Amino acid sequence: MVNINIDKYSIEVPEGTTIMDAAKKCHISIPKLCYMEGLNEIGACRVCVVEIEGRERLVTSCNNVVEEGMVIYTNSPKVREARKVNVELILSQHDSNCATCVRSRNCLLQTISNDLGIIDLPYKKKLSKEKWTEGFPLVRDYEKCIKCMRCIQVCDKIQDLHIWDVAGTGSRTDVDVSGNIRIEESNCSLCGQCITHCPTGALRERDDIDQVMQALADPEKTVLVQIAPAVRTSWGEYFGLKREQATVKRLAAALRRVGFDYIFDTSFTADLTIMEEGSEFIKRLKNKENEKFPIFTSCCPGWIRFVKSQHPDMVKQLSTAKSPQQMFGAIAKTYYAKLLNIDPSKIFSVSIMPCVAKKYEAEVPAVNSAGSGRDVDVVLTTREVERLIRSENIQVEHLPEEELDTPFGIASGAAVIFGATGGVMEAALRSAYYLVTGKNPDPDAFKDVRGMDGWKESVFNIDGIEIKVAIASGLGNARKLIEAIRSGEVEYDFVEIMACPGGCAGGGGQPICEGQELACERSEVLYGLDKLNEIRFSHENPSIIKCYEDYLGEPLSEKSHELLHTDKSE
Ligand code: HC0
Ligand code: SF4
Repeated sequence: MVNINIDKYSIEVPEGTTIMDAAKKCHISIPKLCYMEGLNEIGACRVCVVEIEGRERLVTSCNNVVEEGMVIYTNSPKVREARKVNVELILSQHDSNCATCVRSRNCLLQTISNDLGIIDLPYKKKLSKEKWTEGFPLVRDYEKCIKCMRCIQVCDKIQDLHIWDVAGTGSRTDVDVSGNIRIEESNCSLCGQCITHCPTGALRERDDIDQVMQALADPEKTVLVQIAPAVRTSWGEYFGLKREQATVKRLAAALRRVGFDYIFDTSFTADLTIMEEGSEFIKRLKNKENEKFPIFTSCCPGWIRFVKSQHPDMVKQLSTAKSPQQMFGAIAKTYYAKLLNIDPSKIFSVSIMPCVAKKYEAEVPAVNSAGSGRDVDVVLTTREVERLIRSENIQVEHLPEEELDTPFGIASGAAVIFGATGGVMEAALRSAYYLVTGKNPDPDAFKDVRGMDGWKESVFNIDGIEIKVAIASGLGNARKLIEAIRSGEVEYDFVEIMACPGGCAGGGGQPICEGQELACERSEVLYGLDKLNEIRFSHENPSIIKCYEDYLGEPLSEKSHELLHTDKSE
């Protein structure tokens, strides 16, 4: 143990403790900008500097450890002055048009500048490159990048994709796409984890709100919206609502006031995905000698982009089932247009997703099959929806809860857990059991697949058939899992992969809460909703049963194939 003194508190801490962690133990919070625990402890921003008695130079507290007898000042006049100058220098390279920045009010640089009382920019701004404003779903603004390296570290250490790198040297140092190529040409999965870990507005999603507003203002259009499972866990975070207040029904009320005609649930088509994907899996399992295993889930477009670029020979092992988002789009512009008796071209279909890659998915020609333009016209992230609701001056805390519309506002608990890592697998196993045995299992029989571990595996026995499953979230874990399959180290029948750590609950389009990884907490909301739902099985959703009776026939029917399946190699 080491005895030290911080801001007049004497404390004993284990050897090797950083000054920042030691301060935390005394409830002293040292400001920091580039720091991310365990990932980025490089002292690049020099905002976390502290003074040590007897030493001339200030030291960064995130990557210097305590020494016996050290007397530390975290906020002395010398520290405050240095911190201020360091932030002013960062601002000298930064586009400080906060009023028009997407991260205004949720920008760490803005908060720190305000907290330090910086009200003027004494150093001249030297801006280098053009803004990145092409139509790609991931947008980078070079003028807002502060070279903290967080995006590089998340992409390298968590996602193992290495899209970002340091370019140039000295004062020309920049963060850019590795290999000096455009982002569109890179193997970016569009998981959006670089966005959720950027402390400023240098990285963000393409903003598609205007297209939605135009459709809402068009009297010719019937505008419907689907809400993804994981959005109900997080949409209230920016509004300061408690999780129990920020329900999907309160979000439905807000969206109705924005002007949407019909409010539906992506979880409805998550049930449909289970019917199709579960039936496909059982069919392939029965034909095991002619099929290549494992079968992989196919609903995460970040994972699809990853597998296509990193392991193209495995694309054939993906389930042919489209994602719930795209199934919804296809059903909306066919079956629902029929129910409403309107021309499908008059339907404008919007989805709200915790995801950036879903914007890309909606544009892929192979998953657009309803025949009237795009099946999903616009994808908004959870963050865009927050901005949309704010722009309409809706006070969400005063709204009542309102029901979603029928028939696609009805979903099982199995569908809602899609938003958590392991949820798709658990939902599929619940219905696979029924398909094989004709009986329902205990709805919680497969709960072994829950939890935040990046790579989980289980074996289940369904009526004498042994099914080996695995689940990975985060692309670094996905890479490890695939390499183990290739080397023969492991063998599975069915594998679920989600690109974002923790699954969609931790998605790249979710609210950004500095320094907090909320996937686990958000997933608990989904498991709570599943438990409360009277319908725990996809095959018992009455709207699904009716949709098959009235329109699709049965799972894997010709109509289902036409609308709900696709060859992922396209
Ligand atoms: Fe997900 Fe989905 S669970 S990928 O994370 O399957 O985005 O929430 O909407 O499509 O349902 C995202 C979340 C979805 C889809 C569903 C799946
Ligand atoms: Fe999108 Fe979910 Fe996949 Fe992340 S895990 S890329 S949020 S679908």
